[in-house]
Amino acid sequence: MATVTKVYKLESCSFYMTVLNFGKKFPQALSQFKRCNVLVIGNTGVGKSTLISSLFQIPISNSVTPAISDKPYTKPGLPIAVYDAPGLETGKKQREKVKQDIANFIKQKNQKEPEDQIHAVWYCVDSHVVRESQIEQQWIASIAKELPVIAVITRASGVEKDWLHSYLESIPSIRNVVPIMARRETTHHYDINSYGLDALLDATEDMLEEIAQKAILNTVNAKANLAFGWCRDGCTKVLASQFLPISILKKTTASGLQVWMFADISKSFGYQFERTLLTELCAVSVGAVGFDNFIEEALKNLPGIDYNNIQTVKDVLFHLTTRLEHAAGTLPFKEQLVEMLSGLGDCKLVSGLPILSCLTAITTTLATGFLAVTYIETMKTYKKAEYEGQPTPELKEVFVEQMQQLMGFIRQLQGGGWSPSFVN
Ligand SMILES: Nc1nc2c(ncn2[C@@H]2O[C@H](COP(=O)(O)OP(=O)(O)OP(=O)(O)O)[C@@H](O)[C@H]2O)c(=O)[nH]1
Ligand SMILES: [Mg+2]
Repeated sequence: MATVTKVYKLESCSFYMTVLNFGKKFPQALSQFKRCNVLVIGNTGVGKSTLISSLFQIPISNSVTPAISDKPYTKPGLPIAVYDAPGLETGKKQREKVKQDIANFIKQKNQKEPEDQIHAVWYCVDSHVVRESQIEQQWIASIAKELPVIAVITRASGVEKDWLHSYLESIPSIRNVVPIMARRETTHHYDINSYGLDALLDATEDMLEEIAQKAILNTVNAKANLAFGWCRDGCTKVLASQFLPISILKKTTASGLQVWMFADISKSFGYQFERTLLTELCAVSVGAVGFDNFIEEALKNLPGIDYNNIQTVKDVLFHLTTRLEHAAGTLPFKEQLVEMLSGLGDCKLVSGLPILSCLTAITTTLATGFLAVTYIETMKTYKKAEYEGQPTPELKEVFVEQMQQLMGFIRQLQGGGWSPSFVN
């Protein structure tokens, strides 16, 4: 396309420098997530594709963009990549569909590795927009919860009304406002060369450190969520195993399942799990008496539970989950744990049984769940350090630290006063 080549001739020298230097201000951040992926959104016809075409000096069809690009636009050697998106049209149905597609796209991408996520959004608004209500404040606010949003005023000739810039700046979810002219524009009133792309890159570059942090957290959390699925699965199986008829089978099956679960959790984070580690981790955590006993004591000491009267598993677990839900302090996966425990309480196998008749089964299951959560937290810390290029911490040390926090939390569930004598 001849016009596109022309655009480049019109761009200032400083723009080339900005493109070539992108990321150099924050080399460490960039090494953590390799390149910055931007998604360009806005109403139809505002100039999203034209912006990308000028930025990368590539021809892009002038017609309506039909779908979010599969692959981002890139240029060899440049640590920035841009995804083009279809614009919002006037029809309500199409608008909603595009918004939904974009939300799904971001969600799906942001569970991937840091370099494959969407890191920032350029929200394009045509400088000729006439009403504030045409600016999608709510939509932008919902996107800004996940990603930094820069507003780009397109085809900004400078002769238009100046309310737009300050209005966009006043929107809290918009981090920066950059006017641009992506391609030279000549009308009866003006003849404006392209400008502003360097400022847009600068504004994006300024967020790189924050972007890197966020991308790493996203990935680590996505892996942790996946791992929690294994924990849920493991606990249900462990509970079922406790009703096997032969007592020796209960123990071996439960420990086999635990190893399996830990191995799956490790795999979710891309690590291999060594069988011996589990025993070691359990041993270092609570000393000689063991984590199972700690949990059993905690269960027995829940305020409001009267072990002299018949209390069913369902009642006790219900009580535990309510306390867990309302407990102060932080417990990783609190909501998910609450849901999981109430699921276990509803499990037909045990729900109506008196708790005392299957206290061991329940404590083994709970201990499995809490151990898994601790291990997931350990893996998160470990993985985060790895992504950040920090020296990876000693696995056991992190585990013990996490375990201590967890035990503090569980102790708190029993109300004040009680403290099990066997915990160091
Ligand atoms: N001269 C000039 N024309 C522009 C500029 N930005 C957009 N246009 C023109 O506006 C029209 C629409 O631009 P596009 O880039 O296709 O708009 P879009 O936002 O990608 O539109 P959709 O794909 O439908 O969402 C095209 O004819 C462009 O040539 C600009 O900075 N300068
Ligand atoms: Mg387009």
